[in-house]
Formats: sequence, structure tokens, C-alpha cells
Amino acid sequence: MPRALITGVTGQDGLYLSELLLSKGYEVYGLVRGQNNPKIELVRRTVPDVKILTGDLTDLSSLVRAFSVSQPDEVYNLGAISFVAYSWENASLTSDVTGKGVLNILEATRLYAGDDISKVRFYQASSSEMYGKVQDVPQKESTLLWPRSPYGVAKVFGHYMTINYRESYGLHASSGILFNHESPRRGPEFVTRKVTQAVARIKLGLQDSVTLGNLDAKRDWGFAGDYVDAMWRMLQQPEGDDYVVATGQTQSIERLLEVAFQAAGIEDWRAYVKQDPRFMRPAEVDLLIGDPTKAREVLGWEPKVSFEELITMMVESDLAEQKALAR
Ligand code: NAP
Ligand code: F7E
Repeated sequence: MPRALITGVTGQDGLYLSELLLSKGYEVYGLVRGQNNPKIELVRRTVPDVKILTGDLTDLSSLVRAFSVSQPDEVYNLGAISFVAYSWENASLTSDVTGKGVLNILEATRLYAGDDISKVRFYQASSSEMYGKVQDVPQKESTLLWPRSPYGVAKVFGHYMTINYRESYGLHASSGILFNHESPRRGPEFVTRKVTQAVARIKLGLQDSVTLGNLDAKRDWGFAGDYVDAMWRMLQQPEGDDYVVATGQTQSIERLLEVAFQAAGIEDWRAYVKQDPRFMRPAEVDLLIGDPTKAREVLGWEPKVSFEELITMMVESDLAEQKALAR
């Protein structure tokens, strides 16, 4: 039975990846940070077969201990401070966790492997935020990185450190440059879920409007359940490498609003949307659209859920959740 260690198991991708690996017969260990982390219950409820270990990406010895207990064949580093807006307010912490945390887990991986670097494979959750002020349209693996937030800068550090461990030590290390991916499990701070949750509450008469920031930004949004499959596929290749994972299509926030309100049977979304500079960012990433050709050709990966299906799925899930909460 192969063994996997996942950091960030309490997050959106951690839960989907746990389900995928368990369905493939893996023994799955999940790293959970903090004392009495409330999300531990979510993991126990959703994926009860995951074995929980405590540890933090900023604490190297906790990572060394997690490797020693789990003895993993595959490591998926999904842990991060992942909310871009928050990263300006907590830039140093974001650098420590999202950036230097990658170095810590790479080092723990190398210490665990000892003389046999081939005994473990490593996945790094890199991000399209690294493209920032985009230098190519669409963005591909070779596109110059130009991050626009402390989060993006920290991810660039993690990306290059992953490549460096591959080149320096021969570690089977892959960097998945994933474009935005969403689901009913998405945190409510991100724009898709903020919108689908608000739409559900407006439909049920629990809220009058939703207040957003920049409505012109464009993102290449896919379904998280599809994207974790690409992570797994990367670690099944003979060599580690870097891959863009994206749908190849881009949508504006305005289009997101249109689809989400329509999914709840509301045609005139403009009547319910306000804007506030509070939600604008010091520097914006205006346009993301990925070129997933390499992932398709090498990994045999393709997204299965369309943007419209994704947003409808999220609105329906939020309607059910809000109805249950209102009871
Ligand atoms: P998420 O829901 O925000 O989950 C982040 C996870 O990181 C949570 O489990 C969180 O734990 C954990 N974490 C935070 N600080 C930590 C620390 N100091 N030590 C260990 N773990 C820590 O993010 P996601 O959407 O699942 O994304 C997974 C990864 O992919 C992240 O690295 C993200 O940056 C990256 N990524 C995401 C997207 C996307 O569109 N979703 C795209 C590209 C890349 P708590 O629950 O305790 O806070
Ligand atoms: O913002 C705009 C905002 O916070 C998307 C993370 O998973 O994907 C995610 O980062 C866009 C931005 O995601 C609001 O300005 C307008 O242009 O949902 P988001 P993100 O910043 O793209 C990447 C790939 C990651 O790696 C990250 O970890 O929406 N926007 N009004 C708003 N965004 C939010 N959150 N809230 C608003 O009210």
C-alpha cells in the first residue's frame, strides 16, 4: 500500500486529494497545524481514514517527525497562507509559511530520503499568481514570472526551490502551476464562494446585496476535484517536472456574477452588487489564462467540469447549506 503525506489537509485541495488517494488504496497522513485546530473535525468527518499528524511548515523538527511516522512514498505540499489579499497585511508571515515553509519541507524530505533520494517523490503547490503582470497570453511553463503580491513572491521562492532540489539532489520534485480552482469546499474569503454564498442568501431573503472590489479582473477558473488528479499524475511520471494546470479559458468577475445569479433564477445581478475600494488590492493581477497543453500531452489530464457547471454546483450547494442553517 503506497503511503502519502499531505500538508494543508484541512484545506479545499487537501480534502479532495485525500479522497482521491484513499480511493486509489493509499495510506494517507495529513499534517494539521495548531493547538485544537477546529478544522480537524472537518477532516475526521469528510475523510475519516486519513491519519492526522500535528506539525507546522515553519517548524522543521515537526516536519521531520511527520516523515518519520508516515514513511511516505509521496509528499504533497499543499499547506500555505493562500489568500492573496491577506498576504499584503501579513507579508512576513506569508513569506515564512508559503515561501520558507517549502524549503523546510524540502529539507525534511531530503533528510528522510538519506542516501536513497529515489525513495520519495515531492509535489509543490505552485500558483498562477506567480505570473502576476503577465508576460505571455496564455501563460505556459516557460513564461517569465512577475509576481504582484507577497503571496505571489513567496510562491516564486517555493517554485524555484523545488526546481533547485530536483537539480541539486535528483529529487523527484514536481511543481504544479495551478490556475484558480474552486468548489463547494472553497473558503468563503475567495471571490467565487463569496459570490455563491451571497447569491444563496439573497435568494432566500437572508441578505440584500454583496459588496465586491474589482469586477474587471479575469481568471481561468476550474474545478478543484479535477485539479488534484493532475497533482497525482505528476508524481506517477518517470521524472519530476513543472506543469501548468488550467482550463485554457478565462472569465471576468462580471461573468461569474451573471452565471451565479442565473443559477439561482435571478436575472438582474447588477441590482444586488455593490463595490467598495476596501476590496481592491494594492496591485492587481488583471488577466490569467493558462495553456495546459503539456499537462494534456504528458499527463493525459483534462478538466471535466465547465465554468458554468462549477458555479452552478457551488450555488446549489450554498442554497442547501443556507437553507439548513436557517432551519
Ligand atoms: P486553502 O484551502 O487555503 O488551504 C491551505 C492549507 O494550508 C490549510 O490546510 C491550512 O491549514 C494550511 N496551512 C496554513 N498555514 C500553515 C502552516 N503554517 N503549516 C502547515 N499548514 C498550514 O488552500 P487550497 O485552495 O486548498 O490550496 C492548496 C494549495 O494550493 C495552497 O498552497 C495554495 O496556495 C495553492 N494554490 C491554490 C490554488 C487555488 O485556486 N485553490 C491555485 C494555485 C495554488 P488551516 O486550515 O489550519 O489554516
Ligand atoms: O480573487 C477579485 C480579486 O481571492 C480573484 C488563491 O487560491 O487563486 C486564488 O487567488 C479575483 C481578484 O483569488 C473581490 O481582486 C473582486 O482579481 O478569489 P480570489 P486569487 O487572488 O486569484 C490563485 C491561483 C492562488 O494561488 C491563491 O491561493 O477577484 N475580487 N472582488 C475579489 N476577490 C475577493 N477575494 N473578494 C472580493 O470581494
